[in-house]
Amino acid sequence: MSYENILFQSGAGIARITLNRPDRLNSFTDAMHAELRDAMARVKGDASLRVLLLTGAGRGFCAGQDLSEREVPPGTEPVDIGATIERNYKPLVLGLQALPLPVICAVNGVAAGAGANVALACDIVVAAKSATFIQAFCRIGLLPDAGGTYFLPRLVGTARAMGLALTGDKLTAEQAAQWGLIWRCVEDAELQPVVEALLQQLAAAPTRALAAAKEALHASAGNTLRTQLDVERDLQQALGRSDDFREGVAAFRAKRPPCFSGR
Ligand code: T3D
Repeated sequence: MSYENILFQSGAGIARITLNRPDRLNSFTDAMHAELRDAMARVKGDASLRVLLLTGAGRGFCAGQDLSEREVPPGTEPVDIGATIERNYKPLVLGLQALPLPVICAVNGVAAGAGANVALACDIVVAAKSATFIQAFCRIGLLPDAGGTYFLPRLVGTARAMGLALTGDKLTAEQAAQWGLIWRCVEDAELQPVVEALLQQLAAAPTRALAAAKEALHASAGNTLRTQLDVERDLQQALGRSDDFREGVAAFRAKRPPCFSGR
């Protein structure tokens, strides 16, 4: 499949997806979702990949659903947005969470509506200081989707989640980092080098261990402590048999840096 709405690159263990409709602040269309599904399938199917970057082209990260696809002229039937969520947003959010490698989101500018929540579905979010997060849904008569009602209270607590969802107010990247909504806020000029260093670090990391940590952390939301201890035991048991664990211990014992293969 050739891409017109995203850019996709991969190499040296790193996959990079750039939302690429800058004149529309990279808002999601049906066509962009189809390309994202294709790119995600390529990432999932390529065992050489060890980290994924998601970012946006131009001055914005993503302004959510392209509203030009949602206009309802008088006398016409509204779009069934339950169906588009099922077809587009649900697979994207679940796909990001299920990928067995870390997903870094570099929020280069405004992240609004589903754009904000797709960012929150990623594993590590680094935002430029000028970026903002806007739960814009209430401004157009909708509720936060793309996982917003799941991620927000878990990340920042119910009081702040409610405030964000019910006002649609802009949250600065600095405030988002202070609240624990995202991992880091950096100066605009630092976004690219900081993210690049993180990508290099994670591309050389023990990928299976990172994937297991991601899986366990996601599972914990619905688990008791007892169940979570079982999850940790089972995942750790498998990691105990991995090449990277063997290498990690050998490198520690030999007082040398480890060379992880991701296996
Ligand atoms: O429908 C379903 O399937 C259900 C799922 C829904 C998920 C959702 O995401 S619903 C929420 C949709 N998003 C929004 O409501 C946000 C709309 N955008 C804005 O509120 C503002 O654009 C921003 C606050 C994000 C940024 O403001 P600003 O002033 O920096 O930029 P701007 O001038 O508003 O936008 C620049 C251009 O992008 C502009 O086009 P123009 O005038 O230069 O020709 C604007 O119309 C366009 N644009 C921005 N967001 C969207 C968009 N075009 C289409 N859809 C957008 N969402």
